Amino acid sequence: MAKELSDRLSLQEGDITKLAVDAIVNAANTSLLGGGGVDGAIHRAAGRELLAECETLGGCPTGEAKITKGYKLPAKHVIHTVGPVWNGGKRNEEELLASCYRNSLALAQKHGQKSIAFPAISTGAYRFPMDRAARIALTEINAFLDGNKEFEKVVLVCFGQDAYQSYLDAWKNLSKS
Ligand code: AR6
Repeated sequence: MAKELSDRLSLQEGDITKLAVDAIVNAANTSLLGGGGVDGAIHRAAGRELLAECETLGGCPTGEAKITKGYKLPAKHVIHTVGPVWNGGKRNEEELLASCYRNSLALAQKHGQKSIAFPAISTGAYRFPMDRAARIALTEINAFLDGNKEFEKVVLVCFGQDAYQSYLDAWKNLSKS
């Protein structure tokens, strides 16, 4: 299922590793050496060379982002970002998640990329509530697209119907405000 939210932002249900965009974003951990969830899926699909490049990066702090090639993926690059672990919301989790989106988009821009796909960072193993995460993602992406008119496409990839519905609800609420 896919839906256009605006001329340059769309929602798509499915597996992010299948998308032929300039960059897909990985919801990694601070080691950048792989893991479960979308991280595991990206490393499996990209092959061992991705891990070899990640080993040269020296990890990544929470809220920041680093870029590698895409290797066997249809995407040209992977932008690895580290979302916050949800701990009830009093440890700066919302700002750290917003930073993940901002820094990933800035990195894509810096490398001349025009299209990017995001998973719902932190909403799996890191337990960030999906409705809050959706609002933060949409707010940051909207602000970026407003300021970067030449950027062509952002895709929010939803793994399952819950994420899809959360993005739709958050989009409706943001459009009202
Ligand atoms: N395509 C798109 N989205 C996916 C895919 C996929 N193939 N697989 C899972 N998701 P998670 P986190 C969704 O747990 O919460 C890893 O072990 C999933 O349904 O992958 O940021 C890392 O190494 C959820 O909505 O990432 C870290 O240790 C979203 O992706 C830790 O998990 C994020 O879930 C990071 O946790």
